[in-house]
Amino acid sequence: MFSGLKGPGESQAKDGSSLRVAIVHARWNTELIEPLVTGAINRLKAAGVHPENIILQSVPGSWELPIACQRLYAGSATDLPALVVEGGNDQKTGSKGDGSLLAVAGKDEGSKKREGLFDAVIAIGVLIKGETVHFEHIAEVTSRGLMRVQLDFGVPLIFGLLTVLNEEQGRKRAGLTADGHNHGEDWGDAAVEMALKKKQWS
Ligand code: DLZ
Repeated sequence: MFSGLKGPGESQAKDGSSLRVAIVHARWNTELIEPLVTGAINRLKAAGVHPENIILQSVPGSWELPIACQRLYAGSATDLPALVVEGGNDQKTGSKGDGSLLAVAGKDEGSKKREGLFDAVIAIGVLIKGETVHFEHIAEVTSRGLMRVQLDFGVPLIFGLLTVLNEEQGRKRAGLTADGHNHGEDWGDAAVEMALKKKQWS
């Protein structure tokens, strides 16, 4: 039943075909953000979440993640960009390959009217420690803010905030090194599992 010292064990993300999931990501440290977002999207799609039900939003930095997630649950925006669908079933992640990850946000293509709440939101950011205590401040309040939004709205908010001491640690956790693992994949699985469990528990 349980396996591995670290990690969530075998995925319990079974059938996500009924789910609507938002991914909100910071644009700081985009080189690391991009594979993390892509990893999450890949796992959502593997669980059957329809691309048009994967909504992408970006914010400048991790500090902005809590307000963005809160507005997604509580706001009244009706025209949020979904995953871009290009060339039939060849679903793209929205990456333009030029560092402007999810440049899709704010464009019309793939937009879909929002209907009700999301079943889960994944908040993704990468904080890399610098020379000052700035990192500690942002990490602390962003984490608290995300938990607060999750409990206030009673909807799973997956914690995709990496707080790393250096870029190399980030690269490992974004699956960019030989011994690394893409944590975004775990976040995608967690979103599906928790969204389904939340429906059961409601
Ligand atoms: C300012 C800042 C710094 C120094 N470092 C990061 C970082 O490593 N990761 C991140 O996501 N954001 C960083 N930011 C930006 C803040 O999160 C925020 O966007 C700005 O302070 C504007 O509110």
